[in-house]
Amino acid sequence: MSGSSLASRWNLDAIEAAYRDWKQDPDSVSESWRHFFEGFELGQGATAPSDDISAQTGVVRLIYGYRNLGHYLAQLDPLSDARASHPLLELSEFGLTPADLDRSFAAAPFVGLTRATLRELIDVLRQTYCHTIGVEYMHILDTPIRRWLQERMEKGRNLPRFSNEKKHWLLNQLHYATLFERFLHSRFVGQKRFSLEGAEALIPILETVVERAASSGAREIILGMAHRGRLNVLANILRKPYQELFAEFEENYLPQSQDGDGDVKYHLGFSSDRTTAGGAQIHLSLSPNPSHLEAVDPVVEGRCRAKQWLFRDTERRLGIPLLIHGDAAFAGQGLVAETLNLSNLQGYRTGGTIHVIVNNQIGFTTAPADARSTAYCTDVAKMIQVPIFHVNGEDPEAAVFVTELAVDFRQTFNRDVVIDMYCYRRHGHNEGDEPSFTQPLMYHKIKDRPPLTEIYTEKLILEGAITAEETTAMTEKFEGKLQAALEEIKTRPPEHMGMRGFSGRWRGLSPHVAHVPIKTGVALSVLQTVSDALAHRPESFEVHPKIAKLIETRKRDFDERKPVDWSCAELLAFGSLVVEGVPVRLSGQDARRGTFSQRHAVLYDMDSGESYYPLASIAPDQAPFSIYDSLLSEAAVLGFEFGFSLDSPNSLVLWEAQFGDFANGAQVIIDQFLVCSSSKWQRDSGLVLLLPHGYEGQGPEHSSARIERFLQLCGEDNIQVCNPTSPSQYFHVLRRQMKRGFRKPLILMTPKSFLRHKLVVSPIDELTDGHFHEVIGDSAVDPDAVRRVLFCSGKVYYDLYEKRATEGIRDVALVRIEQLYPFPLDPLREAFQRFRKAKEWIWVQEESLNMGAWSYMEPRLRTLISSIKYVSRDTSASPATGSRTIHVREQQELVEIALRGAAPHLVRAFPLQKRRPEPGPNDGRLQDQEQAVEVKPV
Ligand SMILES: Cc1ncc(C[n+]2csc(CCOP(=O)(O)OP(=O)(O)O)c2C)c(N)n1
Ligand SMILES: [Mg+2]
Repeated sequence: MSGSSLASRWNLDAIEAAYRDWKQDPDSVSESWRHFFEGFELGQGATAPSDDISAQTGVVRLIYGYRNLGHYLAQLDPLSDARASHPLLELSEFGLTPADLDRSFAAAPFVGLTRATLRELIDVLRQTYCHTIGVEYMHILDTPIRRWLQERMEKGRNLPRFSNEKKHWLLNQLHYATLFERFLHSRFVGQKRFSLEGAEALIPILETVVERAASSGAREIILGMAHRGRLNVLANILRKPYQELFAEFEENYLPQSQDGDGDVKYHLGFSSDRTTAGGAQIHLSLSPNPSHLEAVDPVVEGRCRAKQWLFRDTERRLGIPLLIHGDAAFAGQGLVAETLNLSNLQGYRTGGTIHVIVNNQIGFTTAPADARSTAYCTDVAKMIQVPIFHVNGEDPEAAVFVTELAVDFRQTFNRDVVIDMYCYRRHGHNEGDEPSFTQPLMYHKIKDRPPLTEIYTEKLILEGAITAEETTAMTEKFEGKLQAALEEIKTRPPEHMGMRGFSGRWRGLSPHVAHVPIKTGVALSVLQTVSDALAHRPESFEVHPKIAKLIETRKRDFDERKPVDWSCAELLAFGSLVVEGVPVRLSGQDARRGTFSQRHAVLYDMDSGESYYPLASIAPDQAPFSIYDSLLSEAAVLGFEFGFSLDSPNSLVLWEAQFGDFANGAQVIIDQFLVCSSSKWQRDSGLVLLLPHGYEGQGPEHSSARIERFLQLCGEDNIQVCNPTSPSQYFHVLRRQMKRGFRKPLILMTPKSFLRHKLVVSPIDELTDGHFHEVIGDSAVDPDAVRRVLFCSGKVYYDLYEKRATEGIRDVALVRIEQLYPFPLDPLREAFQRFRKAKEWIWVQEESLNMGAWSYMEPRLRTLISSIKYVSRDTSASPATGSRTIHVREQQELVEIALRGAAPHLVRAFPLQKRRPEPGPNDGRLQDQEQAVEVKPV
């Protein structure tokens, strides 16, 4: 039994019983008891009346009490006094009295102290656990980790003992932080900068992370942070040239090398290479981020993971994620919990994130009491069993001290660690805000609070560590630098403005979309190799009989050159890419098997449960194939994969939603990163979203991937939205993603029921030859006989196709739009030409009129044909009916009307009686049915 668990189960009766046993026969008790009693007797001169045992036991419990709860008494808040006492830390709680204070006890569990009076012991406990550092770590169940922390904290009583040189360094850091803000304040009056003032210790904390991480072998730190102090961090940690920062503040600032719309200065990213004071090289990269607090967290994790993967950093010590949070955001945003939840998962771990909370005890105007239901803003982090260091940001030495400990902890245990730096916000939320409207008392205190630099300078002068002249010289030197930089930009604006995209791994790729089709067929021999590998498994590896049969059938079908289905085409696409040296990474809920039991990319042995990845075992020189079942999150996982794609442009990275509509749980990532990171930050991504979509009577939530929302987000060739209807189209669009000279996110509507639809198969020669078709015209009809052309996208095509076949209809053509965005203008023009004799042109969608692609397609199709009409489900609040019967009825009507009825037409099984009529999007503009079709030149 370990000492700590022993004590946590302490029970007086048990101790006494064990003590009696030990007295009779020392070997009759466990080793830890034996050590304890030996030490105890030593201390007691071999006399142990039972009240002494009781007092000694109390002393041990007291040590554990302080380890556990000491943080409640720590002096953490610069604005108020610490709690004087805590009921659970009163002497009486441990069966002790003031009369015991001067008695000597064995202090054994406390590291580095064998005997002490109770008074002395309480002193060291308070120094260690209740001074300006409060630490929570006793929730960590792993004994070696607790021991390690105790060793580090108790031996030196958590007291920094810094050399004069280090104190000078620290003061300098604080000067940088303070003077930078003051300079901005005085030179760019009234401009928003989200000042760091009140939280200046953040700069030495971050600088310590950089130094310490670099000296422990790290080569890269990827940072994510919000607005607070970001400019300060850019200048003083990332060393973004002051000239560039100042230029962004200038009235007439125009970013010079910017494509797209850019972003405000306190969201921009930056990266730089630094040589640390210790002489090590380290790359720092601050991720650009949107206003949405904490949204950048998983993105940073994904970026870091990609780098670790590319550098084969299997120990995850070379690259470290560093996330800086606000107190209100850390407690409030669910994404924080989701991101913490990534930290120990095989597919997502990054070897430990260093979290720093700038805990200014306010969020905009909201006080902690309104911002959280927890004692600390960091409580959510306890779920992953990592230490949480609360530190008073007005004790910069303590802040640096815990940071060193935190970095060492991360590098030793590869776990997350949290530094909660208590501080305050000197001004309002931004510089234009008046904080005393809402926090009069707090701001009264803050007004009287001297800046940290002053407090620390005075302390060092009093200690004799520095002279007043030396500090003045420090200040003047730094101010001189800032002034010189400002003067420089007045005469010569800096050359490299904005983010520098398309370098490093992105070199050779273009920011611009090219629309020319690209050949993506694969030699039959390669497909055969992949197919063989899919059927292979280690000897005596017994898969489930149904899976064995599926594999066997798939192989036989391929060998006999039968058409392939959707899942097979997908596996062949992945397999061909990895064989060609393109890594593939797919994650999503239940992605390994596939939600619809369609993929089986991982096989499991029925006896041992062991797994086997056929696509990772095709050839020795192939690229990696990784597939992960994700945690049950959308936002964090999509953010992570987006981040991964940013740093690995030459890998195919895919995220699969369980059902397409769940993507809305990641809407922040879609809206703020996926569709606009290129425009805001010149950062492209080739991420693929697989979103099961299609109306099959499964109810409101399992029908629609909300294609309309993605289409609404399209602009400036930012993303690709495709809805492929055949396995070969899916195969080619996946491969195309990696074969073109640019990377843009690909939003793919993917099937459910037609994973097993008899018509949804492709002959193998469609995989060996050709490319992705943005539009598929109808080769089955005689164009001259066609009177009606139906445009559609996705699954409804098969419903129309089957009905047309059974009815023997020959005058209706079906044109499939396989790529909705970028809009396939040329191929559509060709389709119009082909069917120019037709009389009716109708868009058919199974989605409701206010959903689906119609409102996106209408104005675009209208540029080609002004008389375009629609057939669709009626406008509705929810995407689909909950009744399968109603669904079937609606679907039948939709298909019948589309093929034979009059358009425009809205389908609704049970029209709502009292609804106010709504004008359809093209009511009032409808062409006369008889009017001749007019094909407009574009
Ligand atoms: C998701 C989200 N909700 C709301 C906001 C608006 N907002 C910006 S800063 C802020 C307060 C943040 O407080 P805190 O996290 O403590 O950081 P601080 O500004 O105090 O440093 C709020 C509500 C936002 N940016 N993002
Ligand atoms: Mg705050």
